[in-house]
Amino acid sequence: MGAISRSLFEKARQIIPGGVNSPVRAFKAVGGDPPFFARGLGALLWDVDGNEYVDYVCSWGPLILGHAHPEIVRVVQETVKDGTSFGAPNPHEVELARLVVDSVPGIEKVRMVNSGTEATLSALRLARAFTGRDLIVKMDGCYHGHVDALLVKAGSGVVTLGLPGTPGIPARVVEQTLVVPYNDIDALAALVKGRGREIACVIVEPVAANMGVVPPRPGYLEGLREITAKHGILLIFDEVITGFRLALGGAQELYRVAPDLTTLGKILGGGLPIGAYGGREEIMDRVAPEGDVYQAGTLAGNPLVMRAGIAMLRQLRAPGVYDALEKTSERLAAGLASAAEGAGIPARVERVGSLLTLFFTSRPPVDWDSASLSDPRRYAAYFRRMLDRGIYLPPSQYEALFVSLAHTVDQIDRTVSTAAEALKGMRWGPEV
Ligand code: KE4
Repeated sequence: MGAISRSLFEKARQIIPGGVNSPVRAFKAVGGDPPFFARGLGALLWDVDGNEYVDYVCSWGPLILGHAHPEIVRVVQETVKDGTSFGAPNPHEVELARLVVDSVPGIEKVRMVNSGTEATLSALRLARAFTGRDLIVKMDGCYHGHVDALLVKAGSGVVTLGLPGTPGIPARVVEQTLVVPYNDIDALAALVKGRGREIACVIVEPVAANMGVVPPRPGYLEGLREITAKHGILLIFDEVITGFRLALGGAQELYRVAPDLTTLGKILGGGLPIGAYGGREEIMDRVAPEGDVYQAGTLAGNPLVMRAGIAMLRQLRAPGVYDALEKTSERLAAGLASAAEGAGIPARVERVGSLLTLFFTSRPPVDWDSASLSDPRRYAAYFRRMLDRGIYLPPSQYEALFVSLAHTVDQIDRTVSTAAEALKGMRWGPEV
């Protein structure tokens, strides 16, 4: 940790809660203080003390092209000269909406907002209005932004009433949120058998990426689709992370399962703040002013982020993009797995496309209970040893590692050799 970062962090903590504008950035899960970053280019980041890192956070997913992609920079510079926001219709929001509708199988109409959280909270309200039902179902270990109704922790037992996941959320707000384990279709079936008629929606990350990356079991997503359709429950895929990352059409394209509503964010904004929710026309037409479900936003659809998003999606429509991401991501995953094996440390790599996690457990993570058996202390030690060697990983065992199109084979190979070195020094006792 360099001297300038250290002094900035001291100043920041006096005037910003925890010194950061989003909790995970404070390194609480991995220890030590965070570097302050000055510049990014491609797959690289430089901190204010001049240290260089290969970046696998990529701003938590948006930067699938890498930092400061020339086309994004060009478009933003060009647009800002004509003004950043009008609070009124502009042609770019029509063009980006068209690109979204043409790319994402389950979306016939889409509304832009300013964050993933806004997207999921809007989708929940719409689902409740459309179905006339109040109950929401989410999966334990999935994260959908800091929406009151979704910041719940599961109680003990397979199906539990949501418990407030943080102070400030009244119990009555989360009493209408039911929590079932991810990847457990029987638990959902049992819940729906009893209370199906009260449930407005099931919201799920089609590939869980907020407990580390946990892929859906074969048939799981199809099972969710079948059960919800049968009981008039809306299925919401939260594709804030997976959207435009796993395929141009996200997880719903990759797994060929179309939800009723989809939430988006991150990549869609080309690195600028964005969220979106969309779905079948008959549902989306309930949104004001077409319909009676209110939702609004001062900067929603502003030309600056719209044009950045258009530039982003145009880049991602180029042939071979996802094959290239698959190749470098598989190379990294295989390399990390062999590095852990070579060091004699129990670990497994879970990967879907350019999302992956090295779990410090030998048991395959299939849900929160199994993923949380991973050893966060080992992850913290690994994280710090990699950071000291110029590799910037997600500062938590329960986050995803993001590979971008800017990561070169050399950078991937350097990451693997660094991991082998870092892990070798970490011989520890028996698996926890
Ligand atoms: P935002 O409100 O942060 O734009 O999006 C919320 C959100 C919604 N849905 C999913 C599946 C998400 O992963 C997120 C936010 N992701 C976290 C990282 N796991 C953002 C990083 C942070 O909170 O600082």
